[in-house]
Amino acid sequence: MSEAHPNRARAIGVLETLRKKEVPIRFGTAKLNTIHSLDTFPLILKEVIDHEASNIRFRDVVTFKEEENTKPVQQTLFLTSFKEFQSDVGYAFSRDKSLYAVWDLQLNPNGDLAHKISIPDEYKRGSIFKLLENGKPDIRATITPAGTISEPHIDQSGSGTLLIELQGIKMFVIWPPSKKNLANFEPFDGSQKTGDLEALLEVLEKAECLILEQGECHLLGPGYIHGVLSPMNSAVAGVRVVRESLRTGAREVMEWESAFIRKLKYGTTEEQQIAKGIEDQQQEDRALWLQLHEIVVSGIPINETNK
Ligand SMILES: O=C(O)CCC(=O)C(=O)O
Repeated sequence: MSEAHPNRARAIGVLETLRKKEVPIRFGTAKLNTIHSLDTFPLILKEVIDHEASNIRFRDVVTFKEEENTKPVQQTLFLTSFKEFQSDVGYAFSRDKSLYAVWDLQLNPNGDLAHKISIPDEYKRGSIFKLLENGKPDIRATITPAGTISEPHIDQSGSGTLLIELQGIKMFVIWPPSKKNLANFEPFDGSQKTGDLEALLEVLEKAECLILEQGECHLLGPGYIHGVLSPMNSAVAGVRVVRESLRTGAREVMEWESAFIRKLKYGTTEEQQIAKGIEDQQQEDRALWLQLHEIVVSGIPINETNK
């Protein structure tokens, strides 16, 4: 019998809490137009990883093999194992539960996967997506083997994230950025420690459980706090987006975050660096809002500009 996944007890505990608290369940709202063509996913993962091979963060997640193997071998192992993992079996292969999870990888804008993701019209209309210099959407993917638990965090305060499930199923526990939630979340912001999910389930209000299956999308509003459970090998893409319906939320959460940044600036060197990172994100979000404004003023239909 295979060893139980180290997160098994945690995941069961979280599900039990969600049930006891009668947390409502919701599902993805639209199907990715091109979902049938995502069957070549293992190949596409290779593309993602090749693109990121020089990225320090990627090297960090595979350090367990660095002692023994060269980098190309590590990458092959990662890909092979992702393809073949089945639930608990995966754990036998890794030393630590999260070694194979890769967060927030930029997709190769000229690669197969980026081409295959055609965002459904209902999300395109009226939206400005964050683009790369070459004018293609900046799509990030998070790849997680079965049993991964991503602790609660906020993606960014000034824009939403269009989530697109690329493979498997993910269960997002999401909380709206109400004043009370943001105040209670503040001590956890940037922490992402094991156990934060359980702790925040006790202190935050109005949790919802969002289940995304392959090909489904959901627009996560600015500042939405979310933690994620992957019951199977899964991957989700995220694209930063602004649109009129997100404006009020973005403004409120950015105000909260700006006050938070001011406090961090008086903190340790690490906190000051975090503050700088958040400020850069805010700057990028402001640029998106400016773009939306300019387009509205120019009278060009927005979906003509952001394919
Ligand atoms: O898939 C995960 O485990 C985390 C994904 C996530 O939270 C995100 O993309 O912001």
